[in-house]
Amino acid sequence: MVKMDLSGKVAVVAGVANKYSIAWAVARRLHEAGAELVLTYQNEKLKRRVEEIAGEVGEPLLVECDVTNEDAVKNLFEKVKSEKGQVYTLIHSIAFAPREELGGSFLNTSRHGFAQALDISAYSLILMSHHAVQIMEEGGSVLTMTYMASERVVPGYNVMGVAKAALESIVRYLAWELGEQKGIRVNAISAGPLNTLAARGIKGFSRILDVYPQRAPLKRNITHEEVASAALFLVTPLASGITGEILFVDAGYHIMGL
Ligand code: 0WD
Repeated sequence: MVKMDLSGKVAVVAGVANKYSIAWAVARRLHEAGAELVLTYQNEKLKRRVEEIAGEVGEPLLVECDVTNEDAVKNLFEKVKSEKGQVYTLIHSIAFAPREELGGSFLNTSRHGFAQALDISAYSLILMSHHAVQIMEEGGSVLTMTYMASERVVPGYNVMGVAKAALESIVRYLAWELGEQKGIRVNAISAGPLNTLAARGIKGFSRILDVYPQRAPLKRNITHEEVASAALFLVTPLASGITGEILFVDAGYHIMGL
């Protein structure tokens, strides 16, 4: 029987900012399933926060990696190769847009804000995958986090909706190329709203949290753990036939018309 057992498998999890990060919930679930973790953090400022909680998931390798720095990404996977050999899964849980772009008029989106949001939230998946797959073992997969504002208008989400649309397209192109070349699967989870650092930067986020329990079929918001469980499923052989997929973990919200 195919099991959700990741014993001896190396998982690189990018995007832990604090204990509320989706990446942290995923890291804990992968650890429970036996995975050996590599956690990346954006900068020195976040290092201490990640170090404080890292003990809860064994003895993960901690590596600084700002995805706007190409050398940092290359060095990350060189380090993973020298210390761990191979990688089984890459979890990409990173997004950023300047605060002034996340609210107000979409017409005021700046060229700089657009470039930064697309670079950090979408291009970084290509860059990280480029290096990861060179040391990815058979059965490996890549997983990223997206949001429904990629295809519907969520006021305030603005340029980040455009970045998520790009990210989802990247998932499909990577799935096509890596599936054909190396049998690697690439998927995304489209999560419902969760109270995290990144989410709090979006103007009107508390309204989004209020709307889901009213409209979603399950009449509630989702939990970090539900996203983590879906992530575990997607990276194990239980999901061996699934690639290029955007899996909604949103209490069913996205199916509703009214
Ligand atoms: O409701 C939510 N929270 C949802 C989040 C619903 C659906 C999707 N998502 C997505 C986000 O868009 C993101 O892609 O999940 C992913 C993880 O976001 P999160 O867990 O909600 O937020 P957070 O804990 O803030 O993690 C995102 C982190 C950054 O945090 P801050 O808030 O410090 O910018 O992405 C990292 C950083 O740690 N990050 C970077 N990492 C490396 N290099 C960079 C960078 N340049 N910029 C941001």
